[in-house]
Amino acid sequence: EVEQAQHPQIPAPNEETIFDKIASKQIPANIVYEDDLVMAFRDISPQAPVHIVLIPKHRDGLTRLLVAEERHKALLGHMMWAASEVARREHLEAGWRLTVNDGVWGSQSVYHLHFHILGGRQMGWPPG
Ligand code: DGP
Repeated sequence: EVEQAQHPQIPAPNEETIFDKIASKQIPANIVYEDDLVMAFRDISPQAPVHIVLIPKHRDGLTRLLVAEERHKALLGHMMWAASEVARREHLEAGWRLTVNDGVWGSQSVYHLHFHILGGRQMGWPPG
């Protein structure tokens, strides 16, 4: 809540986002992987030939990675594994990038934790 006071653009932990609607299939998405815990779908505004967003189906307070708690550790581990599964399915052996945009300075726009899976081109470093 302290951080919300500092950054009013960060929504409250119980505020629904577009990703809740995608997870519950109220809004369609091009889903590339799904299991009980997570869903991966193609980004609406792709920044690379392959650009997939991976979310936990239930946000469970995870508006952003910064607020992760001890109880989220298994889910976070599962998300990392699911990212590797998506990368295999998308044939990203040549290389790829896993990104979390966290908070205002991280350019996060949707406050439901998500990983960006980017591939299909040479990535640059440092990121912008
Ligand atoms: P971030 O800036 O890290 O919060 O990224 C949010 C990403 O979500 C951004 O790359 C665009 C994507 N996105 C936002 N709304 C939708 C949507 O309705 N459908 C899909 N497929 N992607 C979305």
